[in-house]
Amino acid sequence: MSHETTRVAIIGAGPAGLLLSWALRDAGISSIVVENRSQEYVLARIRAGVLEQGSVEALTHLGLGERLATEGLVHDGIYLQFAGERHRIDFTELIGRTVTVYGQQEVVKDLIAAHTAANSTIYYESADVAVHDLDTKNPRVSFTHDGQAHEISADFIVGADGFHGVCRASIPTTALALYDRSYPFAWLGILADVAPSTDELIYALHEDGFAMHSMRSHHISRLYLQVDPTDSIVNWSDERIWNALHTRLGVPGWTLYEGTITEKSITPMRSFVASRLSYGNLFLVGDAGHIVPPTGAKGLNSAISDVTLLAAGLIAHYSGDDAKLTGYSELALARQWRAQQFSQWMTEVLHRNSTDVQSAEFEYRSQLGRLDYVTRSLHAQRGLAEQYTGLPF
Ligand code: RFL
Ligand code: PHB
Repeated sequence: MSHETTRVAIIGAGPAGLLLSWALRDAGISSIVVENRSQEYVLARIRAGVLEQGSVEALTHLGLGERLATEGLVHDGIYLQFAGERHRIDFTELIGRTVTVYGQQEVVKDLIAAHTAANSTIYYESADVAVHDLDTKNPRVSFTHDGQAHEISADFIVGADGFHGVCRASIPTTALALYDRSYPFAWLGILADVAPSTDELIYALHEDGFAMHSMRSHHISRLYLQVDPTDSIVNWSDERIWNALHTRLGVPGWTLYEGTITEKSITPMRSFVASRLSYGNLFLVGDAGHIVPPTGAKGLNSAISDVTLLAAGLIAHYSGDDAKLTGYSELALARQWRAQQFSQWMTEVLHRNSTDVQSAEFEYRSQLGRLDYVTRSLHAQRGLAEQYTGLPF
């Protein structure tokens, strides 16, 4: 059995775990990261694409902004499309803020490069990861790595292990409530080798369902279609995907350019919040504590915001002040519920809910009314802009 001691043991090498470990390192606080997948798998996982201004600032502040500054695409707004018309919401003009399109994969790549250069301890491909003695002063993590049993003793354990991780599941059920809802639709997402057909993201409500045009670079497009959650990707040939995208995103005088599809998958949509993000000396960050449907682009940004708050709490703790660490769960959850309601609003206003035909017709027309109101009211647009680019509080 190999035994190690560190200040903070972090479970999960997704963006939340890697960023927390980096922020602690920057402050001279030791940590060890334990991940059950391989580094190649973690690097290849395609997910979020939009960074709020505050997320860009947080990454830049920690010395992770170099490639982000040169390769990130700064967007001043988005397009909302409904009833066959495209409307622009200009964040910069409305509230003086922007978002940056930079794939989560790129954020993870930058973090892994930084950790590799700093010789950080990250155990990839760890099996049987378990956390122990969370409500004592000496919590522990056990796992198997390269066939050898490992144990880490730490002051704190941080669950950055995503929605399906072990940390949240280790909190006694009597001490934890879970608030969640699922949606009767999913997203089919593709990556395509083609220059984006738009300068900014298009979110479209069409009679056939939601569609979105996003991007990863000047040469790679990322597009999404609302599909049934029980649908299978084998039912979606490339031709069927492009046809649906043309139908749902098309407006007169605009061309959607097709390219080779290099990745396609279906993701279910879920809203979920745990009632607490701390238990004894365990803290939860990112998807381990909460999930949003991707429509508001809040998942990765919430993870970065959690990490910023928790890192500040841990740093203050080691300087003798526990107030921030004690207040972490409450503060992060309050912020999370603001992100939840926005993600729920964006999701509900842009997707067709066709489970009950009669109310679906009413709902669709009501959705058009809500979107029409947004495009006519500067107050509503400012609200959307403020929430999409990241609440400054
Ligand atoms: P992650 O990325 O899931 O990382 C958790 C890590 O923990 C590991 N793990 C374990 N390790 C050890 N032991 C165990 N037992 C473990 N169990 C799990 C996993 O292998 C993994 O490496 O969580 P994290 O770090 O909290 O990051 C959260 C984000 O990944 C997520 O919120 C976003 O991707 C959500 N999201 C979006 N967020 C945005 O802010 N903007 C967007 O534009 C956006 N678009 C999206 C999205 C998510 C999507 N999908 C696929 C769910 C678009 C999509 C399609
Ligand atoms: C993406 O580019 O993957 C993306 C962008 C905006 C969203 C969700 C996903 O709301």
